[in-house]
Amino acid sequence: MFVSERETIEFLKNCDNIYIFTHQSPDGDCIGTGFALHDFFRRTGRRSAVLCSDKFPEKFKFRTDTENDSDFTPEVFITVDVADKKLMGKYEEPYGDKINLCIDHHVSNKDYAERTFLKADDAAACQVLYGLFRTMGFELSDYSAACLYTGMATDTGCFKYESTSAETHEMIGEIMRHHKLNYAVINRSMFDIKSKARMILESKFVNLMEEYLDNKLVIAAVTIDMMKEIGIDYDEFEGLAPMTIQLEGTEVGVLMKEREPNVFRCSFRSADSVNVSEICQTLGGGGHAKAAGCTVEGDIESAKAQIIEAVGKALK
Ligand SMILES: [Mn+2]
Repeated sequence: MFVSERETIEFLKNCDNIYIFTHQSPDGDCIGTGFALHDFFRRTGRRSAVLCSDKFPEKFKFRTDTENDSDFTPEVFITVDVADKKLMGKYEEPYGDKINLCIDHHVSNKDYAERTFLKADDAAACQVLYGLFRTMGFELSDYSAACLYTGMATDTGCFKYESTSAETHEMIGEIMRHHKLNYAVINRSMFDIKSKARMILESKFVNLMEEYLDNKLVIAAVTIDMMKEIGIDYDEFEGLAPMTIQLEGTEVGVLMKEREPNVFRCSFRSADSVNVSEICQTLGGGGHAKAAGCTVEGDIESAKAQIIEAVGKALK
């Protein structure tokens, strides 16, 4: 059930022994929200832990490398930035039906939790959480300020996507005014620094991009075998999806990663006017108008064919 800010704050103030779940393939936003919330609970005398179905990528270590012990009996379950309980991965089965509160900003949120606090106009779940803290009058630590900054920066592509609002900038301004924040260091590590393997991957990634539908659709599909051949892990593809719409003339870009044999996790990006959330919903997924995802089953050719068909319909 969708709940008000007041009810959400009431709940956050009174719960204890909390498991906080992020979505699988964790990004800066779910990590930032999860650990800022964890910090809030710790600093208000409660016990919590952040859990994720996948391991946290190395580049977020400066957020995740904190006391995060889940060795207690949980009583309360919260998801952050998780639009659908399916995205909890291995935690869906034991906890998916027990979520007491979901804090999210995805318009496609499935309302699977007992309470859902959704702000679909917010650029990031971190922005939603910052708004809650601000209403509560909770004073952020420099650590959680950095967590929230990281999520807002990464979900907006460093404040360049359309989801970035005046309010996003105002909140960032407040955070910068009141906290010691190495934002240049954060942004360099989030957006600029790459391993040599990553640079090689990006150059190979360009060769994986194929054009369809009069060059309006670009697909980059990677199978498990190809990942082995290139020598790159599944979770190292994070952040590559936007490259699919860099090609001139492209309207929709799709990164397809084979998660397990014949199961492709697909990340969609829209260059401008096509709503990829609607396309992904026709394929059982969802997300935002300009960035969405779904899972498609089949061998690489039939998985691609399903995507080409769905995008073709949307472009008509
Ligand atoms: Mn997000």
